Amino acid sequence: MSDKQSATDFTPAIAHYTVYGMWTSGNCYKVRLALEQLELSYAWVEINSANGETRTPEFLAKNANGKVPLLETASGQFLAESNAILAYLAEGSRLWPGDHWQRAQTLKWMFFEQHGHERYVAEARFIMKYLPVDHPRRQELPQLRDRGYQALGVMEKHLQQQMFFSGSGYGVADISLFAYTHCAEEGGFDLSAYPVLHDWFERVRAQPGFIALSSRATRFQIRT
Ligand SMILES: N[C@@H](CCC(=O)N[C@@H](CS)C(=O)NCC(=O)O)C(=O)O
Repeated sequence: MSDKQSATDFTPAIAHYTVYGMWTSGNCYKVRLALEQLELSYAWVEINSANGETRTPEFLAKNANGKVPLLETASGQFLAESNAILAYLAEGSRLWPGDHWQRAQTLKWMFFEQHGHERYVAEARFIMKYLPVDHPRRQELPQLRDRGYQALGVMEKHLQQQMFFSGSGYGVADISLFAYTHCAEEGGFDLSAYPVLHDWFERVRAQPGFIALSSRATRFQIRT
């Protein structure tokens, strides 16, 4: 799907959820991947923030923070923040640990993703992928990469001891961290010094229902 396709290109037969999102955004990919792996049907509303679609009164009434992803439930409730959406969708499923301590570990990594990872690794990708080569924000790249490499180092160290980030098995903390780590090279990060991270990428890709960031989701039907 190109970024330019309209908001209602995809219509599932019965949608449990509606996701307002941007197809190439890692934060929105987290939600798509979880929905696919949980086999939940959803309608996808593509939002174009460059056209101001996250700042319209209609959108701000749904999410006052003016950001995607935004999940709408069947009863018309709205939930923002990718990791909160992951936790909501995964509760009671195999992607959310039953054990108290493992749940705390999962949350720890999801907070780390937002506070110590996404703001560097995803921002560098955004600047490299979407802003012109002479954009002043390019000056931020050295610092973003410095902090981003620190985050990647923390992940690599964890994975030398553990297979996943969501307690003892695969779960939403893995989805959260996979979203921007696997495409970090688009932000100029060299991942060749992180062999264990690559092994984890492969373990994530081997999970049932996995879809790639660039792939068309299987739970959609294209409306003609
Ligand atoms: N912490 C939020 C970050 C959301 C966010 O930054 N969304 C971006 C896309 S990745 C967005 O909506 N950008 C458009 C805008 O700010 O208008 C989350 O995890 O959902």
